[in-house]
Amino acid sequence: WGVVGHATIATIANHYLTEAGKTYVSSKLGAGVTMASVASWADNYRYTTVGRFSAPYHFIDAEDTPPSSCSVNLARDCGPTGCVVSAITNYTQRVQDSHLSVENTKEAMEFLIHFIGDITQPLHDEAEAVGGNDISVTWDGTPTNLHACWDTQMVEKAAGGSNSTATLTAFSNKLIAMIDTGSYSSQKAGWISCDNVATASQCALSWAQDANALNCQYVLKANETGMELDGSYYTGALPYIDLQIAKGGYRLGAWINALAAAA
Ligand code: DCM
Ligand code: DCM
Ligand code: DCM
Ligand code: ZN
Ligand code: ZN
Repeated sequence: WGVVGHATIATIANHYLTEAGKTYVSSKLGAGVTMASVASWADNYRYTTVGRFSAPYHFIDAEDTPPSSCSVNLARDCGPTGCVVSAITNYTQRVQDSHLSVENTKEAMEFLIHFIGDITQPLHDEAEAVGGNDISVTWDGTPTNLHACWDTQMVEKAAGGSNSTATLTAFSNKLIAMIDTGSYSSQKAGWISCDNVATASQCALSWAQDANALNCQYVLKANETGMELDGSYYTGALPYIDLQIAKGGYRLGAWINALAAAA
């Protein structure tokens, strides 16, 4: 996801924190540092020389055959340099490691906030066409690619604008209402059915499989090469964008509450 997606996920997560969860976040990030403000740090870090090691942690290249067959297999798909599933496992352990420096602990928290977001983006759980980066499309006439539209253009349209306090508040409040009393209220328990921080790899794999399935259901179903996406493709994608951002936020909140409860 782009900046709006990650900041919305962090804002939703923050809404669902227990008192212990809030205290846990401040103890890791520092007093007064919001989750939304650090949610995209990992995307800047991966382009730096010292942060290059973390570039593979943003995705898992599932070597499946969408749209006919979708699957994620950790042994097959998480390479020797790591993937989003192993990264969530590693940083769930590191954020709980009392021997780490304050700075490394903060980094572990920032990585978790980011990767529990990225794993709900269907194309971050897909090898096909480098997660859709190699599928050329247009957005409102401008050449771009399928992955970028899912990360940014479609999310900004769903949110009603680019990154601003007003946009984040409106979009996160809309999704929180759907979680609390709307169409997600009956399914949200399933989103956090895996919530044991001691089995992080199992949970993260199930989250990757959940998002990857959408590549067969919708994301890669239409042979999108050359397509203008700001039209019926966007309209069909919108329910999935709302769902995946809401899910990421609700899960991240529950994961942090579980970390706080285990501390
Ligand atoms: N490191 C890592 N994975 C871990 C723990 C540490 O890759 N689970 C790396 C991060 C640093 C180095 O090892 O590059 C030393 O880390 P630290 O200073 O936290 O011991
Ligand atoms: N790091 C990590 N996991 C890794 C590699 C690095 O958490 N697999 C983090 C630990 C440090 C930072 O990257 O906070 C840089 O580590 P170092 O300076 O020891 O290489
Ligand atoms: N990406 C992905 N799968 C890959 C490679 C990249 O999901 N195999 C993601 C990471 C970024 C976007 O695609 O969100 C663009 O990556 P990059 O800047 O590395 O080209
Ligand atoms: Zn992306
Ligand atoms: Zn990312």
